[in-house]
Amino acid sequence: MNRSKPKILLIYTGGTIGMVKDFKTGALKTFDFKNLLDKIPELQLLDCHIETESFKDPIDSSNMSPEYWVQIAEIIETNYNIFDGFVVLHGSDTMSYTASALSFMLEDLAKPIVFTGSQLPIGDLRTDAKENLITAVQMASLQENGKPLVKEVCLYFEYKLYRANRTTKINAENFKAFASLNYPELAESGVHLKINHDYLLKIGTTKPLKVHKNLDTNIALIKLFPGISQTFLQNILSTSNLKAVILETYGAGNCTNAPWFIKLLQETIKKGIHIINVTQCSGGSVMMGHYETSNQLKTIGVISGKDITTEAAISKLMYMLGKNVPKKKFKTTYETALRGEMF
Ligand code: ASN
Repeated sequence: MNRSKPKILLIYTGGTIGMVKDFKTGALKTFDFKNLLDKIPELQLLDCHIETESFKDPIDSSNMSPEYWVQIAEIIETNYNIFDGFVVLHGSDTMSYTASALSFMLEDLAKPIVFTGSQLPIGDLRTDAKENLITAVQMASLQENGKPLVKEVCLYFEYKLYRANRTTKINAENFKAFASLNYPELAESGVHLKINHDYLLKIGTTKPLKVHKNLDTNIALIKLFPGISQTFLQNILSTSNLKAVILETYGAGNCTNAPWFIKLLQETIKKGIHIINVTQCSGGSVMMGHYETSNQLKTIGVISGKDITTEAAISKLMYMLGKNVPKKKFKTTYETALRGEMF
């Protein structure tokens, strides 16, 4: 083995990239990872040394859960000092959730973790899997003075490398399945790989990697809609053990200012349940107080999710609750960028 070549660990969790059609039902199902590598001999031509590790039973990412996030984090933790970079093959449906979660779980990360997958299986003639996989490995292999260039959790899809916790799946049909509307891409693949150095996360520490595995799922996600009823909201907000709620509001963080609604939120906050305001828009930011319809939210102590994605908002919440961030510090900590997930 050539010692100077970067060592990359390819972690296969499942997803369309490694699926085949079931002859009887016509539905796509997961298959053995070893076949996946046979299908891409080009991987051996790359200027890096690749090893692989796979979930025992690969899954469609719609079956993802925090238990699997911990499994991925543990594979990275065990192999962290042996490899220079990691590529995680994952279904596209919940890739932004998993990759966002990993960004919070891996504190003081100093190596690249690149998530990728595909819209068509690797064996399909028109597949997007090969380009995604090959370039994701190249992105994870990038080095500067013998050290990894990228030191954060990213997502590579259809020629673009994004900060993972800024992404959202926007299309179930197009090869361009992801977007990062509130943060520019970290790199772009064309004739050359163009790296946007200024946008990469800079880490100021040389602390060892710390893996947080305690995630608290006692949360709720509520998307507002015109006509949302008091009974429905009351029922959700009285869920036993509920610790925090993400409220997907309109536009720049606006909601109805009907007295029953504001009163209900106020009572919920008084009970010690955190409420986070995240916009339903894919781009832009919450600006509480900008309109009259968000001013009261600010007054009653609703937390601003600023320009965070819902995917990142969820895992940031599970991570912070799991870490037992004290109630007094919760609002300021949530409103602070921990991994470049908000401005
Ligand atoms: N259902 C698949 C998954 O998320 C979709 C895909 O990978 N394109 O596992």
